[in-house]
Amino acid sequence: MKVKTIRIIPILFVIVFILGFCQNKGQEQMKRGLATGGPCDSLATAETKALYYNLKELAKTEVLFGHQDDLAYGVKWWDEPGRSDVKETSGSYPAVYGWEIGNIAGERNLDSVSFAKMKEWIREGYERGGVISISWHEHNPVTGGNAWDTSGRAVSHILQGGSHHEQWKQKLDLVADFMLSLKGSHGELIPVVFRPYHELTGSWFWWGKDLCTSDEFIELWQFTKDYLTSVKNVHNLLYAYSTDVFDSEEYYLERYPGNKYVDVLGFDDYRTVSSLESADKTINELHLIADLGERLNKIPAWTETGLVSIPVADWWTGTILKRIKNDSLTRQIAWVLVWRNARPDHHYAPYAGQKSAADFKKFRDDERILFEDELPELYK
Ligand code: BMA
Repeated sequence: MKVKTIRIIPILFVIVFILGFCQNKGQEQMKRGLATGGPCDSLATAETKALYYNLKELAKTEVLFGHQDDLAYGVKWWDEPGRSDVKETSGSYPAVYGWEIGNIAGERNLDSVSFAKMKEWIREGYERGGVISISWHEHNPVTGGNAWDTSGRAVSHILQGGSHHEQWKQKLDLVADFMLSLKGSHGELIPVVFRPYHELTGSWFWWGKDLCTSDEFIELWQFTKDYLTSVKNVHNLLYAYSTDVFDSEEYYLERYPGNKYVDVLGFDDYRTVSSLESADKTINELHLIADLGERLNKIPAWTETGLVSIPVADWWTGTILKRIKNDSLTRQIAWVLVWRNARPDHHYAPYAGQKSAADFKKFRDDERILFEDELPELYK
């Protein structure tokens, strides 16, 4: 008996130590910054604050539907005033408009959308009451290649003291100019959910997991927010942190820049929505994000998803809606956004006559899902 006890004591000691270590690590990740009640930019404009509180409140009962580049083009059309594949199939514009500012130094973004036109479309969507979200597939700042060029350890070179820091600041200056040029009809700045350095847990973009350390990533994020707010006086942004697929809180938070730097807890997941078998993986993500949102006092969101060219006729109700409505936690996300309708072989929302169009209408009619024409006032 005694011999056994003597053997067990060190084993118990090791277990307690490991558990303590894991718990501390989690707490440390969450504590990078104090939890705040409002947006992480304490000087956020009144409309930006209103958007933050309204999205947080609305998420308890509704899920907004979003689409990338919705007003700029669709399958087989480009830049036609008023058009939207989502509107043509559902009867309403989406509630969330995703836009993209990669190639911010140019006249057009990386997908050839004119920045001048984008500003008009952003204003149009905002004036109708929609939410604006902006991602940033910026070119590799060291090699000049595109966002998928992972050579050059770019993050390390754009941090303070790095060889390309000044150049990166110039890019941020352009981002600031763009954000500050977005104005509503009363001259107010249009609030934007800014979603830089997304899918950071993958390694396909130059800011990805294998291309920089956690500390470097966190420093880049913190510098970006501090520079935009304190140096450039940009106060119309909510900051969205978006990982790729994840299966635990620890993995999700590994590069979390802190509560003072994030408003929206997002994730991009295209992978688990392509088969019915992976429902439990999506549901697990939705559970984790809702639970974290509650504890960290942040807005949980499904920042990107989609099934390319939607070959499954009932994908909207059979896959997406079913998972979102699985239980009281899964339905806590503020929005779900599908990617762009670029071509017949690269689109994520239906267009008139597309195989899933009828089911998309059913999805739109669900009481949990909100399109633009059902939105309450979000900016007051
Ligand atoms: C990707 C694809 C690319 C596009 C990029 C940025 O998912 O749609 O064609 O350039 O997003 O919008």
